[in-house]
Amino acid sequence: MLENSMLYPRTTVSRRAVPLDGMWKFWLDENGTGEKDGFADGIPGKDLIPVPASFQDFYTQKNIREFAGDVWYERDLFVPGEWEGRQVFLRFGAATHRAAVYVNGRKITEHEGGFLPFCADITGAVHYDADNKVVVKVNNELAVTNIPCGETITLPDGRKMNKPYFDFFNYSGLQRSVFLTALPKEYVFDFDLDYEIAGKDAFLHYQVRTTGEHETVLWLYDEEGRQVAASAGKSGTMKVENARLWRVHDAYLYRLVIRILDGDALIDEYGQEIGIRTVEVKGTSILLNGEPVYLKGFGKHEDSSIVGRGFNIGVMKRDFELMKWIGANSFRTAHYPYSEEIYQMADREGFLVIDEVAAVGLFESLMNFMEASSGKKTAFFKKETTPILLKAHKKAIEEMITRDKNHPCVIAWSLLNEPETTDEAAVPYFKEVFDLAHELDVQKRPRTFAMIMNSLPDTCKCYPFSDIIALNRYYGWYVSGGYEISQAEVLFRKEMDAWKALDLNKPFLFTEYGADTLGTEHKLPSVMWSQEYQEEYLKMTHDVFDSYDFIKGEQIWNFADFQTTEGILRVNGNKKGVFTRDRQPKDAAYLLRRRWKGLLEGFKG
Ligand code: GCB
Repeated sequence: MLENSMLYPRTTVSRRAVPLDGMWKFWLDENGTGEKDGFADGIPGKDLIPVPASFQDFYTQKNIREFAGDVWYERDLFVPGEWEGRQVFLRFGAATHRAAVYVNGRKITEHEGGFLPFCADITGAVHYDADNKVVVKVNNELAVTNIPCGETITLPDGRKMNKPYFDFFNYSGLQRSVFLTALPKEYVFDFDLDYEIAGKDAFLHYQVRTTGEHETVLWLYDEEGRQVAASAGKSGTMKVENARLWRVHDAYLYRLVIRILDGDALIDEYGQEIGIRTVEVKGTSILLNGEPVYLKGFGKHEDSSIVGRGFNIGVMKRDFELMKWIGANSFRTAHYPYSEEIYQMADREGFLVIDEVAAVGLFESLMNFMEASSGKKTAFFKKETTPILLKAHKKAIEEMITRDKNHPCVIAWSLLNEPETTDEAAVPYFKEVFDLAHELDVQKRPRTFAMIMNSLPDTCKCYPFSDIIALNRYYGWYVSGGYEISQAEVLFRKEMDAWKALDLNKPFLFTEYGADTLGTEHKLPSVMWSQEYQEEYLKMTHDVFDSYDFIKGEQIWNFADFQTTEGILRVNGNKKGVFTRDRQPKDAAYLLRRRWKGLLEGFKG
């Protein structure tokens, strides 16, 4: 059970939420002595850095960009006197990958895991009507005991260096908004919603958790602000007559308001936009409101110039406009839960989201996507430290589901990306994470994991756990690329025929396929890396998709070019984007647009 509420901070009649975004003091702890040198009381220097943002791409020194270790943030915090007697929290959207929070020199809390929110209860540590000092130590070292997995090595000159087991730059820092919040002592902590559609009406089953015993009441308002249902009690059902359903690109949002009352007096109020919809897997179909849907879209990243993985509201807006333009209806939050504002936007815009926890790099290799294609086998889950990893992984699943479960956009949970699945040791590990997701989600949304190239019908021990079989496949890129593309197609079809022969009666989804393409390169006839080849590759791949009825979606890798660690396989980043990193279309974007605009929502339904 989580210690702190994961609800998004909002100001209401009973609550206050003050964003602390802006310039914070910043210090890179190159000697790793911050703790001993008393940084908890205040950090050295005068350097300022924006929050939210990754710290890496602001500076001109490579040792800052590549830094592995502790970085420290500091700012003053004025806490209004009227807040005395309330519960006062600092609420971090995320701190990558772990953090310790100090207020006025006192350690308040620690948090492990870089992509989910946490609160520091500072009620007893602050001076009211006065300035206070907040210091946050953020550490970005990678290990096999935490997600995402990697290692931290020490170079001969004594500097530490991160070695990710994954293919995106290890951006870190305070990458999401920080809020100062004040809540009443008794407050709405969490709630769960589940829907049932009955003809024109809908039933909304709910459960509310509060921190006290007073009466809880719920109101539901439509988009015009008219009250359409109400109920009392911490659990129950509301009937919504003539319910407007939440649909793809036609997202009707009701507003749920939860109040805690003491007689006529209001103790707490929390409101959130919700969408009435059901999600289900039946046979080989993915059903939204009982109707089949074919997923078209992307694996994405939170990644942009200068701010790195920092939440960027402008980039978010542009991304949604491009996704609408191209005819996409969905995306996967590869390879970590995204900023909460992105799910709010997906709710509003009617996009279907596969929400992925940061369990990436669970494969013994620095370039797992390459080595897996070569058929190399390892037993990642046999390590002595696996139980520690599992614990961190389960905690992240709990935090993700608690945070995101009430977003109508979230239609499935992706519990791992490209783990090692060919050794039996993976099976008990998978069982734990898949069971946990099922137990935590009252909506029992489909669960999946993205399967690496060597997780094949005859080698993968874990696909039976998935409700949707999600494949990451690169036939024509990592396998038989270029002039050999006809060979790639033969191998691809051979694999798909083998899946077909298993007759799993489950939907298949391509969570990755793609070819690195330089936005600057044209070549007739094509060569790999040219825009012409990206189109050739896509035509072949789509032909294969269209040959199998059980394939119920395609999410190309990647929406946009993104930063990775430097290396011989990456030209200043991964270039599989359909859009460049500054969000302009490559030629393939027009091909995809023609295809996706032409496919019916219920294609192959
Ligand atoms: C994968 C990984 C993704 C990589 C991609 C690639 O299989 O899941 O993180 O970026 O391949 O481009 O190689």
